[in-house]
Amino acid sequence: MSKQDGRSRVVSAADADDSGTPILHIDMDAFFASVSLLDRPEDAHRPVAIGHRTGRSVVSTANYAARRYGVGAAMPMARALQLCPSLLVIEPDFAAYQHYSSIVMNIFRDTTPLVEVLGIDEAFLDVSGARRLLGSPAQIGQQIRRRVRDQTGLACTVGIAATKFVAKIASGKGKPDGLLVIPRDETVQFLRPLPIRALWGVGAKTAESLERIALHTIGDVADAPERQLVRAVGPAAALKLSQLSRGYDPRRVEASSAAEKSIGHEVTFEYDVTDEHALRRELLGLSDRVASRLRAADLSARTVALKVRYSDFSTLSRSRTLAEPTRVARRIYEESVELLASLESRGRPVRLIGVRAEGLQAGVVPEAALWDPDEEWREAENTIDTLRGKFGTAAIGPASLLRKNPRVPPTPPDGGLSERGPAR
Ligand code: TTP
Ligand code: MG
Repeated sequence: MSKQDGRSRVVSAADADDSGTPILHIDMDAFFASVSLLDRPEDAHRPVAIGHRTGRSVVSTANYAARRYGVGAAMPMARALQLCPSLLVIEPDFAAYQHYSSIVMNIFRDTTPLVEVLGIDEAFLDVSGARRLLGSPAQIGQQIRRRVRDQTGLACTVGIAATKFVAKIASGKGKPDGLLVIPRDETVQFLRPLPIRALWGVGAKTAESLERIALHTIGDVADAPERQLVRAVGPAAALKLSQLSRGYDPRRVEASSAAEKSIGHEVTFEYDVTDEHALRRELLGLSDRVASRLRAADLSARTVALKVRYSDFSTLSRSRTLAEPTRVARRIYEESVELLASLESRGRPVRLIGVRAEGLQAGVVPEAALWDPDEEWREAENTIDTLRGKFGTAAIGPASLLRKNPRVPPTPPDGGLSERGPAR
């Protein structure tokens, strides 16, 4: 695992020079694990992994206590339990993660409109324009950390640099619960000793090509003759890598409300599923999660896509474009049920099923349409959002989407459905 376990954390001195460093990269610490621990503080010191205890599960993330045992994201849960037998495994709660993500993103947007969301728990901010009102980049970074802590109880790390690339590396080095400024003048010096893998866009294949010609660090790449780089990775990549290695990164922070091109969730079953009802139940939970993420990001989707992988690993995808864009779980669910029927594969054992919203656009549409097929459902789901905000996501499960009157939370809580492992 290349992920930090916190032992080599670096943070900035209070007087670090942040005059030429308007770019912030902010990333939540052990995000899923930290959110899941909010309502069980007595377990916060224990090694914790998010995932399922069962056979095919992998770790979504681990808290820093677990990382010290070598446990990390994408590791099979069985392996994680071998490394750390006392590991506390907590089932994921995606609606909660989405809920906290939107609070945090709103704190960022309060600071500057120039927020580029990279994922559920990270974003770039360009604070050039906020300096006069809010202070220097490092002061702004500390304010954001404090606000995130006060409003959510969660910790994040802020990397501050002249460019996106360097800010992102800085936040990684500052983890957990830190802030690291790389002064503009120290950028190259900071980059040189880092491994080539830290360069943006260098994956396993490119790394291999570079290592073959004995380039191991970013400094090696910066010093390499252009012709040698071009021969190793081709002209386009050579130019990009040579620029990055010298601290030059022309990319701006691009605020876009539809930064995510699609939003999807899928589930791999513990046992292959043939029962149509079980598949539908799963589709309902997945549609609920997709829709609540759409609403949290203030997006609507024009297209709904379904993916089904069968027990023999053959995979089918089908999508359908709607008459009007939606952010309503019930609509997404209905469409995905029809897509499932269109596969004409009833009775065939299913290993994985997924729902994805595509063709995203900002806001609720159609504001002025003549016909709004989702009106009632939309109102009901807005109520669900409000209730979940108040009572927590576990209080209202997706089954309540099918009720006539979702204002009454179902009892027992959770409505008996979640994305948890096997469809029972
Ligand atoms: P990350 O920010 O990569 O990880 P993290 O927040 O858990 O830890 P760190 O302190 O190192 O930033 O990812 C954010 C969340 O995305 C993470 O909490 C869980 C989820 N995730 C997965 O579900 N699977 C994965 O393989 C990874 C990398 C992340
Ligand atoms: Mg994170």
